[in-house]
Amino acid sequence: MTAVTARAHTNIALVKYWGKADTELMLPQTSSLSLTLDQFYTDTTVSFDDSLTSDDVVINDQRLAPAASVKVSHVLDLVRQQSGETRFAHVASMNHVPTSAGLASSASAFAALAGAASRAAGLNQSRTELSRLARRGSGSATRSIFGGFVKWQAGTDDASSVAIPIQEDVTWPIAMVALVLDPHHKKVSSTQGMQSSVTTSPYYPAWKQVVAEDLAAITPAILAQDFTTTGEILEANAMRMHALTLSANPPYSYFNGETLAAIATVQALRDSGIACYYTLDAGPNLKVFCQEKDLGAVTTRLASQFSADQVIVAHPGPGIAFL
Ligand code: 2P0
Repeated sequence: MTAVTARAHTNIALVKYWGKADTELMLPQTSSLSLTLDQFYTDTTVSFDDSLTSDDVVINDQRLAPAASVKVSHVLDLVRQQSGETRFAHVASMNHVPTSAGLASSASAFAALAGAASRAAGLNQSRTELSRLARRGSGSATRSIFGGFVKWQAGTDDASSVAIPIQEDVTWPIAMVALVLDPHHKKVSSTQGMQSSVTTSPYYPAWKQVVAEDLAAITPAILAQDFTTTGEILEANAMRMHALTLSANPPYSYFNGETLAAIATVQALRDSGIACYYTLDAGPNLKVFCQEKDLGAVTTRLASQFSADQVIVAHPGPGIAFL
């Protein structure tokens, strides 16, 4: 019984994934692009054991009921199919996300699971193959296999829907500051929210066009370390994703009462000459993109308007590692 431990970091999308084209294969409607972050990661250990009669999944020291571990077992089933492994597995996973950070861990969790399970089953898969496997657990996990700036190429089938590193070793002095406004789980899951946007928002066709244009423009901006262009694109892209929630039927929103106040704070910082831009995922919390030279000014302003323990500074992070 070989135990393998993998560590994967979470990522923040700069051009968002918001819609599935195939819910079984987890093929997205569009490509997306993210930055892997150093502060938030998951360590997952997998070992196959012939004494087990079902998969045994423990997350943050809590054993999951079988109904709650369906997505984990789904990824393990794929590994068993690919490797010929027939045993069930022990999975022990720890999310290293600051307490109550309210940041999604599914990206780091399914990337770490894919890596650990694949190696524990004796597969010697490339990172491209691991990104394909991670995708079957959670869409955003596809990108967390690689470090730095990463594109998830939508593809048209299982083989072609994989992550591609744009720039793994980031020398650009930038930071992503998380502002935590609500640490609780979201009411509308990403999966439900996406499905509702795809099927009911009249703006969905326009979103696909927006993503194509944003990806074409942001990639050279990142490579040229063009902060203003990168920031303008990521902020507009996030708001256009959130427009898909407001324009769904029934409409919904991930914003809370403080989200608009936090957006106004970022705009005020910008008006005062501190260049920074915000993005939001499927929740009310902001992530503020800024340059290292302005990090002190940004964190001081956010901490004074909100509180210091709501502000977490992250930088570009690495791809999957085996411990
Ligand atoms: C993203 N999000 O690109 C987008 C932007 C949230 C907003 O991917 O249903 O956990 O498991 O594929 O990846 C969060 O949703 O969703 C997400 P599933 P996932 O990062």
